[in-house]
Order: sequence, then structure tokens, then C-alpha cells
Amino acid sequence: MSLEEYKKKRDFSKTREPSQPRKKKESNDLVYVIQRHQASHLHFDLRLEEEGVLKSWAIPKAPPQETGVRRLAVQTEDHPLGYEDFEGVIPEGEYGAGKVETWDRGHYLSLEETPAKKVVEIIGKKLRGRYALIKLKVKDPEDKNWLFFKLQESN
Ligand SMILES: [Mn+2]
Repeated sequence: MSLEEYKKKRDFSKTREPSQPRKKKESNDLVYVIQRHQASHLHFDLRLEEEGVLKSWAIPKAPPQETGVRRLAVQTEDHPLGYEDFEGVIPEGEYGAGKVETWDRGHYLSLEETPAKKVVEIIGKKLRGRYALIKLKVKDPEDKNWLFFKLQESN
């Protein structure tokens, strides 16, 4: 996992976003966060800690709190651990310019993991329960489109 793309896209003399991952974690729980990002287009950035980075997806509409709603989730560059604490305004002219606010956060458990599918138990305030992330074009490593949705509760 690399933060190269994350660093390349940002000028840390201009944005207050973290340039390095935070040193130490407070607990072993895996980070889950969704940040509401009022960039040129409002979207919601889902981030899940995996192998020392925050795997990230941009969701163009409000994340599903109930079953039956499937959202497109476009994978974006890995973000450093600690980014879940970032809130503020990315300055005009910088990558992702606009306001970032925490929309939901907590932790998650990984229940199932393949290259094209993740099933997670999200323990947040707005999102709670089992969710799936499914990659749309399994055989195309360049394709960034996933679907994100809540699974039916198992009895
Ligand atoms: Mn964003």
C-alpha cells in the first residue's frame, strides 16, 4: 500500500490535510469514517482502514442507512491513517477544494474479503450493520466502480 498518489495530488504548504499518517493508534479497532465533502460536487467519502491505510471510495449521494438502496462508490486513492480526524476547508485551487466534515465514524469488522467483494460490519452512528462493497468489473483492475449497499439483517 502506498500513499504516493495521495501525496502527489496535494500541496501540503497549502492544504491542512495530513501529509503523514498519524504515529500511533488509540485502539486496535479498524477505522471506519464517512466524510461529507462539499467539493465542486457534493459527495461522501467512505474510508475503511486496511493494511495500514484508509481505503477510500467517493459516493455521489447520501450513503444508504437502509436496505434496498445501492450506491455507486468510486474508489479513490488510499488516504493516510489519521485522515479520519481531518475536518476543514481545502483551499480554492487545491485538489478537492471545499469543505470536509465528519458525517459518520466508528469502526468496522471485516466479515468477507475477496479482490472484488468486501462484506463488513459497520459500527457507526448513522450506519450500523452489515454492508457490502462489490466491484462492478471484476476482471478490470483499472475500473474503480463499486456498489455499496446495506445487507438484510440475518435473523
Ligand atoms: Mn472527496
